[in-house]
Order: sequence, then structure tokens, then C-alpha cells
Amino acid sequence: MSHSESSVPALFTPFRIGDIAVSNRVVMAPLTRNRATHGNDAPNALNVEYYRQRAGAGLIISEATQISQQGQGYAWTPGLYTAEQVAGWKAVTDAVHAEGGKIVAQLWHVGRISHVSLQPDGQAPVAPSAIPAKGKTYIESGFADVSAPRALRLDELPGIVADYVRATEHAKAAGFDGIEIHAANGYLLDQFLRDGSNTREDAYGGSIENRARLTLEVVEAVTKVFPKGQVGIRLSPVTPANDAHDSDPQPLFDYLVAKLNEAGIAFIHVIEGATGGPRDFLPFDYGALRRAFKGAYIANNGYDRASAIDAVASDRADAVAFGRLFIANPDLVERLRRDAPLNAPEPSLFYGGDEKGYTDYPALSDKAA
Ligand code: 8OZ
Repeated sequence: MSHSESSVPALFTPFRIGDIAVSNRVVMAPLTRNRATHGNDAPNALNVEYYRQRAGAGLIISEATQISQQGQGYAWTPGLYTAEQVAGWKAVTDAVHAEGGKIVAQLWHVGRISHVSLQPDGQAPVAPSAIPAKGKTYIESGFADVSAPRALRLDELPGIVADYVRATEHAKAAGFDGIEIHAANGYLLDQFLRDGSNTREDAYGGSIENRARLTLEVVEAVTKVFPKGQVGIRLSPVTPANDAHDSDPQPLFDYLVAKLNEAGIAFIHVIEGATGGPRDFLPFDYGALRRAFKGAYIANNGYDRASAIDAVASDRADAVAFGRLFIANPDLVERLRRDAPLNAPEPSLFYGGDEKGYTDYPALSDKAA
């Protein structure tokens, strides 16, 4: 082996995530920023600039993007269910591709994590069961308790799957390189997976097989639109985010990942521990998921340069997703490669607002100038 090969950590080397060729294994995690256009929730020129700045990531996973108005739970998050939204996203994917980057759309239905003011005709949000989450959402007037949900009827579930399919068709039309199904962090698919939010007595509740059914139906349906090599999924086996809870997550996620492996999708993107919090929040064997899944394993949660390099070098992950560091460092890959200093993120500017705390974080080249 030559010196140059051995001196470049595998984190910075090209790879294939399913059928998506990436120039490095540093992934930009999906990040809710609440800066879509007010009134139509379409991406705008400011959003284009934000993603363009971050196109040095091997793969960008878009911020969570609702598949329908019913799937929205926060003010000013972007959608993928109208022509204006598709056109807005097309400008984003064009900008990322012009910089040599890759981007997949994260498809989102919030389920019970919503508020009547965001729902069609002010109706109750929908969920597997009529169990309110303990938690808050963010609406136009500020933070608010989530609204009590109603249980989805069995005959409504094909319509939910159809909304994922339509959003996937829109993602394709908008020029995305693929999609990530958001099945994490206590949103609709995660609500179905876990017994803390799913007490249904039909084919979608009770056993692990039944609780995983809707997620697997979505996977099967969307892989008829995008090839399976361009479809991934985000999971958070033990997170308490948005009041997520399951009495026995290991067999649940072992089963789900075995089925995802059979489906042959491109990647699983796993939040290890509590989302944005302790990695050891609850004991869980992530290595079991890694070994069970033959596609790419994207690791997330609390990684830094050293731990990301180590995770890929030791083959515990194929790629590592960074969230907060990508908010503050548009050129994160270059900074990690050079072991350069990092800008600190400003949490008060994460959600909503303008270019401040969004597109005004400097790149290294700005400082040199
Ligand atoms: C932060 C604020 C609002 C939503 C997630 C989509 O946790 C989110 C989200 C994060 O997956």
C-alpha cells in the first residue's frame, strides 16, 4: 500500500451508498430549519444557497419534508405535495448537482406530533392510536402543546402509502438522487412501530410484524418509483424524542432491519442513542443491525472527527452523518479533512428566521480572504 493511500482516512474516500456514488462518507444529516416560503411551504432562493454551500458533503439528506398537509407538524417546513414545492426543490437539487454533490429527499409524516392549526380544515392530527404525545411543536405563534390525535381508520392506511408514493414521484421530478423514509424520532412510522404509541388491534398493531407492516408497505411502494438502490430509511431504535417509547426495541428493530435487508434498499441511517443527546441513553446492539443489513450503514449522533474516522476505519459504519456541525460549517468536509477549527452553532437561530444563523456561517476560504 502506498503512503498516500494509508494516510487518507476512509471517511474521506469515495463510496457507493446503494446506487448513489458519493465522493466521501461524510453525510449531512436531515435538519429542520423552518425557513420555507411562508404561505406555500416551498423551498426558496435562501434555501437553495444554504444547500449549495453544503454540497461538499458526500451525501446531503434534505431536511424533513412533509408528504401531505396532514403530514406537517411545524410551521414553515417544506413540502413535496404541490407543484410550487417541486419547483422549489428542483432549484435546490440543481444547485447541489452543479457543485458536484448528491442529495436525497427525506419524506416525512409527523402523525400525532402536530397541531390543529397546521392540519387540513383544522382537524385533529392522525396517529396509530388516539394517544396524545407529551411534547411541544412549533407553530406560527411560537411553541405550543401538540394537539390530541385521532386514530387512523384501517381504510385510511392505503391513502397514507399513496401519499408517500406521490411524494416519491415528486422527489424524482425535482431531481433528487433518491429518498430517505423518515421512520425515526417519534413521527408517524415510528409511532406505528412502537408499542408506546400503537395499541391497535388490527393487522397494524400488536405483534412486531404488525407494527412494522406500514413501514414495510411504504418501502415496497416507493421502491416501485425510485429503484431500491436509491431508497434509504432513518431509524432511532431507543430515542425518547417526541415521546417515542417501546417496551422491547431490540427484537423490533432486529426484525425490521432483516426485512429491510430482504427489500434490498440502499441504506439504513441509524440514530444511535437519544436524538441529539446521550449515545448510551439505553442499551442497544447497533452492531446487530449493521451485520444484518448488507446495504450501507450510516451512523449518526454525537460523532466528532476522531470518532467518525474510527467508525468507518473499523467498519462499524460505511458513512457518518453530522447535523449541528453542518449547520455551523458549510465546508465541514474540508475542515474535517484538514483538521481545521470548527465554527460553533448558534441554537437560538436553528428554527425559523432569515439568513442569520443559516447561510452566514463562514467557510475557511472566507476567513483567508
Ligand atoms: C427538530 C425540530 C423539528 C423537527 C426530527 C424532523 O427530529 C425532526 C425535527 C427536529 O426528526
